[in-house]
Amino acid sequence: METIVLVPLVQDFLNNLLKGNRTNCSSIARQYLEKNPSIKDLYEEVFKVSLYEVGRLWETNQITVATEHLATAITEGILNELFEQIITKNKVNKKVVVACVQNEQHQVGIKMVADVFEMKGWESFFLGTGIPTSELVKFIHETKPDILAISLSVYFNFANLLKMLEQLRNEFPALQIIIGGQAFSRASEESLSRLGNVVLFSDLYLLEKYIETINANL
Ligand code: B12
Repeated sequence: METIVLVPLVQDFLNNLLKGNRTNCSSIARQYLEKNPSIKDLYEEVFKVSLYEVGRLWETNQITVATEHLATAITEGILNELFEQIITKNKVNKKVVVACVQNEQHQVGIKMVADVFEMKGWESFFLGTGIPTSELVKFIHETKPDILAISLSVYFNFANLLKMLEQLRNEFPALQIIIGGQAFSRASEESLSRLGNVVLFSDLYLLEKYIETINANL
């Protein structure tokens, strides 16, 4: 079986996630921020790496579904705890609506995306999973965002994404749509070309650069 070597702090965080020890996980996250006060790095280097490893352990039957749910719930809880540290007073008067593709149940990555926008002074509306496209359309009419950010984790939802994009383009031809999520690492060039005019991101670092470019031109 494949062995993954993680840096000690990440291994410690992961072990505590698997044990369901939220208090320790929370204090490890804070210790990390004392050494490196970058929430984005914490998300990418600690939370994402740990959850990907949780996924691998789950896929190879080394942990149960219950343990995987516990690990995800603890991580989401810590994202919420850190929210106060994320919000900035330097607002840029821009709005982003952040949602998942219909039928997609993975919401941790897209929650991080909402947080990066908040850190950059944007107002974010995080809708999470389970939002029917018709309701999303209504919400966009109400909020009039500058950007819509969509996440797709499981490749079998790709057809739903295409359908969703078609509906959204009919309603909002000028709306800037950005997308991301691990489903795209499995997508062929041909599938990607069917997405049309969207901007695709693999991680929070590239997203941050993109937002900074927009902010610099305001
Ligand atoms: C937790 C989890 C679940 C939970 C989710 C709960 C929740 N509240 O989110 C539950 C139990 C619901 C779940 C269900 C399933 N899951 Co699951 N799950 C996971 C797990 C362990 C962690 C997901 C996670 O949070 N990752 C951490 C985040 C931070 O990473 P991320 O999503 O990639 O996001 C990053 C980037 O992609 C990017 N990003 C993401 N979206 C966007 C959007 C934009 C706009 C931008 C800019 C960037 C961006 O930003 C983030 C930071 O870099 C993963 C393992 C893994 N490798 O991730 C499997 C995994 C995603 N699941 C998988 C599968 C197969 C399933 C199920 C089909 C299982 C089943 N048989 O029922 C169902 C699918 C249900 C559905 N319809 O969606 C597979 C997906 C394979 C694939 N790509 O097709 C994975 C990879 C596990 C595996 N190794 O097989 N799962």
